[in-house]
Amino acid sequence: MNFDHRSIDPAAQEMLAVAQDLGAQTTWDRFDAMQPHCGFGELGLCCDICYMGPCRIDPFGERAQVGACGADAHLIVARNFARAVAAGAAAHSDHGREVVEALASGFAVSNPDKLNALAAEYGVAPGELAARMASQFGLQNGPLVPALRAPPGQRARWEKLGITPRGIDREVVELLHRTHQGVEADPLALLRAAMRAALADGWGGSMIATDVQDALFGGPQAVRSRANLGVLEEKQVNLLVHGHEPVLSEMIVAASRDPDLAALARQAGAEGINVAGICCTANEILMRQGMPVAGNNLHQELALLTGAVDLMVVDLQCIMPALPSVAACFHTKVVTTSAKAHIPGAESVDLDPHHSRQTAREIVRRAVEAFSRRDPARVRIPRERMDLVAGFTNENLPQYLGGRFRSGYRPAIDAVIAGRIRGIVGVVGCNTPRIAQDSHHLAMVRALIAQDVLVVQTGCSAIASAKAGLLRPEAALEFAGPGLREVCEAVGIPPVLHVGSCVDNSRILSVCCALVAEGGIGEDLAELPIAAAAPEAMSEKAVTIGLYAVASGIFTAFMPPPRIAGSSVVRKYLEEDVEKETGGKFLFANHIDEAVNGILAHLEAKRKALKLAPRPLATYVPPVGFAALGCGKAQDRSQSRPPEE
Ligand code: NFS
Repeated sequence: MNFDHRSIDPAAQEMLAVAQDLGAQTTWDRFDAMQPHCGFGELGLCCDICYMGPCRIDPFGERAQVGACGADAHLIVARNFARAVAAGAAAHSDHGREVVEALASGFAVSNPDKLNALAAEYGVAPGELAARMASQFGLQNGPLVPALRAPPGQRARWEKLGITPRGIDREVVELLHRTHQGVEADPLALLRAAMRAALADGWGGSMIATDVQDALFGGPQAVRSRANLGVLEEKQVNLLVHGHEPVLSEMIVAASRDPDLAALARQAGAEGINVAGICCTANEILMRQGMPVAGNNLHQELALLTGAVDLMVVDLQCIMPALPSVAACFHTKVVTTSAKAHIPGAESVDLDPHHSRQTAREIVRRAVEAFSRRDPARVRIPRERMDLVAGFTNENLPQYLGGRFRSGYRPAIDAVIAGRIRGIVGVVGCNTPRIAQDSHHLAMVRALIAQDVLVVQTGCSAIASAKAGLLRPEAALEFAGPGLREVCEAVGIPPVLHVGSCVDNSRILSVCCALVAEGGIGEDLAELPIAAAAPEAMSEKAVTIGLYAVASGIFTAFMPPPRIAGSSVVRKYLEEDVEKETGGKFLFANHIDEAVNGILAHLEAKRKALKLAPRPLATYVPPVGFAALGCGKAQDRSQSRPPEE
């Protein structure tokens, strides 16, 4: 079978063939078994929030136009969308809460400067910071402290609209309350409430998570590493960390370097202990420790199919419940560690932040034990592994962008004004079996850098670029337009900057704030020549991120579209009318070219409004080879049934 329609990554294709040989089921098989998707559900027109239903609205206008309570298509779509936003905000923000609790529990702080700076910002002594941060979650009134970082113009828009974010718990609870049967019946009021909850994530829960993690584990610096399944080592114990919170994974990295555990591994016949990551945990330990990345979201099962993973330890979010059944084809152990996320078929270890080092050592020991049961004859590790540079943040970018002599954002702003950089775009988000893995990320990132757009990335999108070599400084020579190439060459950075995990999208907001503060390319986030994109979105967190970007004044291309097509009112508000209120808006594109062209046109419009030099589009020639797959052969499965195989 040809797997081009499932993934454009050759390593993924190799493992999909292994899955087929073994008869092992992957997410793509389960996705195909779901076809055809429920048409009402796809349009957002199915309502199951009360027990008079489930109700569904006939999109052709022939049968029911309202649910049993009288809710019409627009209200049903808005309620479903708002509930997704509440769940996404809750997930990110609960992650933030857990790292605040780790700080409160006395976890060692490796970056006291960051801790002191945060304490000063929150107006408390360093010892009181954790309690003050924890209070942000339940803050009943008044703005969140980190939301005060937003430029005055943006905050004024929020005030006028009544969406200045309060405590995170309050916003999520209020949004869920208003979506309950028989409460908020105005779809637009619901969408504004959803923006408020999303802002409490972006400028609250996520921002707090990033801040505390940088205080606890250190602020990242530029670091070299490698990505893709080829980072697995045939002769070493392979321990994969997967999920989101770095509290345990940082400890596992440290434990894997303990001499007694290394000796244990040697006794078991291994040459060492190799810790690598999947999803955002990968990004966390990459950014701070330079640990290798085994893959993004759709690699989680494929990594197990190599037969070379001895143990996969997971915490929460984006973890497929199917992992133990894939692991059961081999000797691989799956271990869960969160009291909030148990998986039948996996072993469970309680993570107590007071004893996380001992827990980490126990997990490494179990990985070594599992290694001794590995069958070398069944190991098949794809060769693909790619060099990368990661570790950029809003705090260290002035130094990297400005070079040794002009540290600050001024050189980057000058490059934007002169047109060497057309604009700055954050490309973020997941993988989904609806779209050939990585095809949209790579097509978009390559097209943008070829047009002199500086790209910043997080999450699984950053990992897609890493695997394809776009995070190497050399990528500027190979793929970037002449202006961006000149900038990258002058200071030695890649044209695509990896700024972390998905909660670290807060770093992108902070970069935008710094650009406004520096002056010269807009006095509000909405005036900057910037945009955001989630080209292979899958999770509710991605919907929330997209919405807080829009609420923060940022043009955001989002694919596949969330389930809003059933309401012309919701779609028009999110794609058009919201711009008058927040300065940002969505583009729900059906084709990747539409998303890229929409972003480029938006950047050009912003440049024109700022009276910056116009930048005619260069002719974009997609590169050949593996690279060409990213722009050519890959299919968009979001709108159609998969081809018969
Ligand atoms: Ni983000 Fe990170 Fe990946 Fe999507 Fe999941 S790992 S928090 S949600 S799938 S980018």
